[in-house]
Amino acid sequence: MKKSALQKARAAYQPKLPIALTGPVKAVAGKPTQSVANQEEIKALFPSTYGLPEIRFEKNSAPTPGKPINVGVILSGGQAPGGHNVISGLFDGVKKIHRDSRLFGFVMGPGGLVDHKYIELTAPIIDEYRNTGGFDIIGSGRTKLETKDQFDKGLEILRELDIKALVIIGGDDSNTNAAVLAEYYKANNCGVQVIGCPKTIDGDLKNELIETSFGFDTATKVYSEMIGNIERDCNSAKKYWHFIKLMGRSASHIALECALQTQPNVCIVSEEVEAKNMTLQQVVDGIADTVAARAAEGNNFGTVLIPEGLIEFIPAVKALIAELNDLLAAKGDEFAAVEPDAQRQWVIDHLSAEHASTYASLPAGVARQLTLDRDPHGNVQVSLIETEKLLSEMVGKRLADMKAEGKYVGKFSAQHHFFGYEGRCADPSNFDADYCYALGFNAACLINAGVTGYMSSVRNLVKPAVQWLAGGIPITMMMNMERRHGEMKPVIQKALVQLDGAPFRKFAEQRADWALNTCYVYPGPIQYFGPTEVCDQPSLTLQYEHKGK
Ligand code: FBP
Repeated sequence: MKKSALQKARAAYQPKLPIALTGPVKAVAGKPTQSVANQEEIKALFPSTYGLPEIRFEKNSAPTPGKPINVGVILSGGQAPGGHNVISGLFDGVKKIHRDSRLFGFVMGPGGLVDHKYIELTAPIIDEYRNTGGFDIIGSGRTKLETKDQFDKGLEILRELDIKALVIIGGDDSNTNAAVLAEYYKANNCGVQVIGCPKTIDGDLKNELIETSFGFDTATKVYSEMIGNIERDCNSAKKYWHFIKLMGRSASHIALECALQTQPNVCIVSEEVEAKNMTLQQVVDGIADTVAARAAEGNNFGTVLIPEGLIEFIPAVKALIAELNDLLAAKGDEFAAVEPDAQRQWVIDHLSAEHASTYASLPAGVARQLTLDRDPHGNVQVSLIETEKLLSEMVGKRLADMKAEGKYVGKFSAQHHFFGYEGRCADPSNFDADYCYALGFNAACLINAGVTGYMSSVRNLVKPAVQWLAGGIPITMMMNMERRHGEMKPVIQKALVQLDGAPFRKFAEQRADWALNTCYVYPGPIQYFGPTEVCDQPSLTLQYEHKGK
């Protein structure tokens, strides 16, 4: 395969490890844990894996002889920069346990385990993928592992390959699956450990012990580079308003981080919209007011960042989606049998009066998207809703009204962008390259410690990598009960943007200035070689979150 000059140079990069993992390692167990909410229900659902202690790794004085072990690995869900380094760290970690250990990759996500599709990941394969972006080493998929049949089919291949531990690299939903699988295999004495690794560009899989999910750092740096480029273009031509939708599913962490890096004129934060109980029209009015204020100064240009999950956070739409989820879970077949042209009316007829009127008020494309297939985890596929176009159209209409009322003099011309896929497979930043390698290596240490139902945890991330702390946390600790597909299910609690958290407060302090004045910052592309302040800085979100600690 032909390689670029950067690929060749980057292949030689040796990711850094926390000091505790560099020699012989010993596991120290902390206090027993509890789930974040619904303790009794979660305990009843996870009798064998609930309440386990946190694990911390420390340097050991002498190596303990290890036995060869066969390990399986799965990449689950959306791509995130650094997945290949998790796998290479895991590979090096299992080889450190014993050089005859073997690593098998199940292909195209959790479905590979059920369908018995796998490859052995040998040293030459791993070496091809070190420090590269993408998940193409084994591919990824969104199959949800939830039925006994799937678990048993998986067990067949694990037994055939003599695999004693499975590592699932995924987001909140995939790690929920990891916990369910760990419980099943432990309760049935199957002799298979299950370990999770926190992946998602969305940045919403985090808590005190998982400071960030991998991929967020690189993806937001890629988007911020592009937003900076657009800001410079817009400040040069001074004739467009750019509406930029950013991935991130429900949470607005990506939009907020990019705003902190690039200082756009407007950034909508869905969590704030919900907290203030705002309507879509109020969000639109806010943007239109900024456009008008800038126009009054002769500035008919600007940038607006929009989190892709915005629609779901408008309280009226959120309540509508909840009722739609239940309706489609109960009567999905009936709905599917209705002629496409009549489906809108069918939905209106089957919703309560309050939600029927919200549904009827939505533009046809958005309304339709809310009724289309959920992903296998029950999520509305928000990346398919063109919120950036919806908002700019509504802002255009509002400005026309304001013009008629004499409240706006200016020109409004919009450009639209959606950044998501562009950042998910970028070569990992130095931060993600190190963090991912450490997560994978640490997962091997958790396997060696004999635990199951744990997530690999590497912390203290604003410090240099050697000072990072390594260990594991029971996945049940992160769980609560939520309604999915019309039923209450145990799931990992999503971490949304905290409005009293330092990153949002930092943004809120400055946004009035950014709105009116042109304060753009141009971060430029990710740098892999050069001074540490250019190459090794973690995200601003992480930096602000840790400043006060
Ligand atoms: P994960 O939660 O699986 O990491 O996926 C994140 C994400 O990139 C979201 O930001 C986005 O909404 C979604 O995946 C898009 O999914 P798909 O790749 O299936 O189009």
